[in-house]
Amino acid sequence: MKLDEIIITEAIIETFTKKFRDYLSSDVAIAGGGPAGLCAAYYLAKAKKKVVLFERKLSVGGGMWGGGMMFNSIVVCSEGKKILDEFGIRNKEYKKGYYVADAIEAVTTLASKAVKAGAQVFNLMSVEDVEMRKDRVTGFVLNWSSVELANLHVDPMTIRAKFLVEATGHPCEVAKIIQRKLGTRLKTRTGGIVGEEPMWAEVGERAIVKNTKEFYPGAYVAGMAANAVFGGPRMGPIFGGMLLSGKKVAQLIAKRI
Ligand code: 48F
Repeated sequence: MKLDEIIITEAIIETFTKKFRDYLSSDVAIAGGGPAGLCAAYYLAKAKKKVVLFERKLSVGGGMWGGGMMFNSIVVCSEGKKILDEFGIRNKEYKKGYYVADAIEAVTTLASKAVKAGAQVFNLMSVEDVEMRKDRVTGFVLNWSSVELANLHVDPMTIRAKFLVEATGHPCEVAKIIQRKLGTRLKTRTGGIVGEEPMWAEVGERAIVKNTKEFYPGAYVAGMAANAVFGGPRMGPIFGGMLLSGKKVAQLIAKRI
């Protein structure tokens, strides 16, 4: 069979442009493709919501690939195990209440199920700002991660959604942008980002689900960013809280659309 490089190029440009154009307006836009963002994308797509996720890096998966200290196994508690089972991610009980799964199977399955359920993922794009209308955030301002990394002066572009999800992990970048630009008006006890506390797995796992909620009109927080924004300990390589948080944010938002 004859192959023409120009047709290959056209195929990529045309399909990508159509895909991006289709998601200029969505029900939900998620910043960050770690376990929390991927899980949220999956449950929102399953609930028939139009959902798009933007990930800065080449690959989604965030901090899940590396398990604990690059030992690529992850641990979840009994509640987290239910979500692993829903996704079909194999896991074994190590000791009562501690379930272990392979980090690579976990990431690849979360990503595959989210995409096949209908979530659209754009990698290599970074959220650098938010769009605002009156007292509500209404969209993400995006740029290519390569532009950001090279520190080039190139203006970004905007997408719009009914709800935004901050799932950027420990740095809670979207919340920081909102705080910096809009002052201390977040729905936290201080009005600003409360901050992440030192390691305490048991308390952190509980807190992350409680802290998964709207932190500014139009913007919800999920995953490790929830404990950073509302205050709560980190929990290290135990990932059930991330999955439960992703599911909870999807349920909260789905009810409002
Ligand atoms: O860090 P990450 O995995 O966050 P998570 O889903 O899970 C946290 C755990 O991995 C781990 C933990 C477990 O106890 O504490 O840390 O809450 O995934 C966040 C993703 O967001 C991307 C980043 O590259 C990563 O893949 N990200 C961060 N900032 C931006 C972003 C941004 N401004 N725009 C787009 N993507």
